[in-house]
Amino acid sequence: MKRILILNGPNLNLLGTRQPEVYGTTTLADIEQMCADKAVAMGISVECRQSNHEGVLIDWIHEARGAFDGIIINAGAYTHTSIAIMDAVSSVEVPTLELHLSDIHTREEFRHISYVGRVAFDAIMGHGADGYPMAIERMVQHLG
Ligand code: CA2
Repeated sequence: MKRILILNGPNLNLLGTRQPEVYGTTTLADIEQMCADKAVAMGISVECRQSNHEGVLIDWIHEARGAFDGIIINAGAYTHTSIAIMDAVSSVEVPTLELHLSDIHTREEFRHISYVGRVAFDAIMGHGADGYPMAIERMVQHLG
């Protein structure tokens, strides 16, 4: 059975509670349930984790080596700043998919740069919460 680690970065714990016009009304707990349902439907296992701390996300990426077949990561604002997360992803050699609720390329210019995107095999963005099950499907397709 394929094992997928789904990582959510800073402020994503606030989903559904603030800025619904940008990020929607779905909570992170709702998204985690959507991922669990999708995993059952696809016959795989998923584990969802969220942290507001860059180092914690990096530790989890390191842990993924040998423990998970793929990583789906919405690194939040660290997407645009963190060379450390980029280096962690490339060091573990676990296939990694970039994920965002919004389309970062149609937002402010400072969101157009993605360090995660340099080491991910693909990106899914602009589909809101529905992007999470879509990302699981894309990862399963990639893993073959
Ligand atoms: O679109 C995405 O998924 C982002 O990764 C979300 C990040 C943002 O910095 C990235 O540029 C794109 C921000 C997540 C903040 O989440 C909030 C949720 C509710 C209220 C306020 C922020």
